[in-house]
Amino acid sequence: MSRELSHEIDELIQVFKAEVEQVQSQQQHRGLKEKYFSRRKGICPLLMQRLRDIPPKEKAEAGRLINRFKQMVEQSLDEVFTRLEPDRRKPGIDWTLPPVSHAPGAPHLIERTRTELEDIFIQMGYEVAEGPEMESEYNNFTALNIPAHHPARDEQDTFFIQDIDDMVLRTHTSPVQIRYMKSKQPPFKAIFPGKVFRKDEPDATHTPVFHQIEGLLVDREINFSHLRGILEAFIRAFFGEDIKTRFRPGYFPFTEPSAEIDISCFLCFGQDAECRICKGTGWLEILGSGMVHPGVLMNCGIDPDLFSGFAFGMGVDRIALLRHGVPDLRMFFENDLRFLRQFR
Ligand code: 2U9
Repeated sequence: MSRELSHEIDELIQVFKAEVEQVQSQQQHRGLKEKYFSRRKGICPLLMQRLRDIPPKEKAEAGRLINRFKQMVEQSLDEVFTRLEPDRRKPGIDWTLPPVSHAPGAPHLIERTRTELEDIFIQMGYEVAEGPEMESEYNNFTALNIPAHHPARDEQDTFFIQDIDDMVLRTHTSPVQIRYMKSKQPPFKAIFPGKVFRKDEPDATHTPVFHQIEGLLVDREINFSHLRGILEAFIRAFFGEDIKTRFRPGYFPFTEPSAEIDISCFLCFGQDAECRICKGTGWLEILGSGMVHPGVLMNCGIDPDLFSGFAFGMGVDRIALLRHGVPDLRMFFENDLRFLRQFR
């Protein structure tokens, strides 16, 4: 067995040497590295897997052969990479020259809206916490009570990471709350802004990348009236004192009970049957919310008999769109300066 393997590795060495000699660009280097080390299909990981089937007496020798091969490949690839890297110390660029001047920029409307929303919660004593955009399926779904066969987990709705099992682009910022709660004991209150990703076909009201702000407060004896008080205070601060609110029953797997929150239309106050933002209904849906499900608290090591909390979520892009009467969400991402300059 070992002899067969040793023969095979000799051949692999010849092939690799021929391949590595051909590498001329960082792209080719990446390709070769992938071929030998990609987690699922790389030659080295596959060789390591075969160790399992080798009889115990021959295992140590086989392991040594594979490791030596792996180290040789790794070292050669590193050497080639150093050779390809441009040498920043080379003469040619005078780093002491004054910078080229640029036209003054301004924060994008989505960025500005996010900051404005954040500031209201910061004034109420909330912390701002962020997390990674690539998440485990556990943090994005399982810990949030979203069961294995829930439609949100479908490949049609979620971007799965190729070659890394069980990793997704987060579909909401809720996994950041999971990380946050696991690392702390209550009381706490925080908001969680960030980019999220869903496999939606772009149209006037959907883009595959959008922005959310979610919030969470956990303490002893928190009930629905706290949720209502905080969110009404937030709505008054952001949309104005005379805006009315309407709470409707809703459903989310991670909150129970859950509520959708509408505000009265700030453009027509329900007076225009053809209003371009409320479509004549007089109401605009702007927030989802609810009491954090006890199972979700438990998943994060918080005792639901001692603590309770509320959570909420909103789409930053949707709020910016409603507030400024933008007709199509895609306009935020096209980067047409004639559009963007209106919001400086
Ligand atoms: C944990 C527990 C509870 C976050 C929540 C919503 C309701 C919600 C939507 C608003 C518009 C998403 O951007 S949107 O499409 N969000 O309606 N989000 S409650 O609840 C949580 C989150 C994390 C651990």
